[in-house]
Amino acid sequence: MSVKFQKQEAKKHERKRVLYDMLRQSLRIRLVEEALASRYSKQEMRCPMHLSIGQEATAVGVMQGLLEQDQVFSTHRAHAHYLARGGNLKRMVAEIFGKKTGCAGGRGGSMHLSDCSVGFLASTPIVGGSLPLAVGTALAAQMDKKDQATCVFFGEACTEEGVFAESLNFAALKKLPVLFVCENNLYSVYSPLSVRQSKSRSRIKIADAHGVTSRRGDGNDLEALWDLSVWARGELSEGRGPVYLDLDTYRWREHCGPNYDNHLPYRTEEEYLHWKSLCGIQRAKQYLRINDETWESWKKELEKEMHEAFLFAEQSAYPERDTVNRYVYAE
Ligand SMILES: Cc1ncc(C[n+]2csc(CCOP(=O)(O)OP(=O)(O)O)c2C)c(N)n1
Ligand SMILES: [Mg+2]
Repeated sequence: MSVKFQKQEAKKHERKRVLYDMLRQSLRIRLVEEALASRYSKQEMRCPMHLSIGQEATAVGVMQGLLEQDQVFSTHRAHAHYLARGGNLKRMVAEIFGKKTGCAGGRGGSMHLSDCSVGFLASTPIVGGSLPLAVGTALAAQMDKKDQATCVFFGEACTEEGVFAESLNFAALKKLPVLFVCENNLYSVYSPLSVRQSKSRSRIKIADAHGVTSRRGDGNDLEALWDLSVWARGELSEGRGPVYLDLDTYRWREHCGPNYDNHLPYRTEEEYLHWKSLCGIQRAKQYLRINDETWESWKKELEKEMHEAFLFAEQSAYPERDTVNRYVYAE
């Protein structure tokens, strides 16, 4: 066996190992959200909850290319981003339960996850609200001459707002290391793209026209997303300015809440089944030839971890009543 061949084999092996890990992470996110959904009606979680079931691959794939020192911002649909970034599961569940041990002290709930220890600065439910925060964070890093990128996730509806253009423009002007990640799941609540954006409107071209390098990607292909994010992070390191990714994906459940809503007339069962057949988790499972035994053992381990996280959340205390006004303004 030649040295070159051995090196190639080692590289392939290493790639597979990373993909295994990415698949396991995606499965973990799916199971966590399914567990949240199945317990939501118990009324222990009293905040609105937007699930990413069906969209896990975009979070895991993009995060794979980021570096430890990078900063991440998210939206109302934040669980997958938080977990894929290495956020603590117990603290996330406790946050959704409104408990003191939550990652935002129980004051934010599902839509305001935040954990500086893993570079997950904030998620905000104001559509478009995270964009200028990310651009400002990148500007600060540039002024401090830090090798730090900022990644911001948002839905395609955000690209209809003025703040999208302003953020792209400023980031391009200052050549800021921002990775803009648009998760295009075709809907804004009940409104399809067809009633919101002209058919001839191209988000990629809009980003390009602002001077932002842009690429479209398959949001259900873990391996391709990994390559895309490594490429994008490389661009940011080279100081070539921001990158925009537009990823095709689909949320399987209702916009807000634990249920399926395919009986509502805003989208069809056929469309849902089509996207379900493209599931990033199933595709990676087949590609990596994960057998049923391994799959079941992963599920068992993950279910144990989840059980412990829910127990932690249930047994944690609520924040003290007399601290309710704290953290509203800088102290
Ligand atoms: C500025 C603003 N307008 C409206 C809303 C209400 N709202 C919450 S989520 C949402 C849909 C956003 O769609 P998209 O950005 O595509 O993200 P998705 O929910 O599809 O992940 C809307 C309109 C809001 N939170 N903020
Ligand atoms: Mg959307």
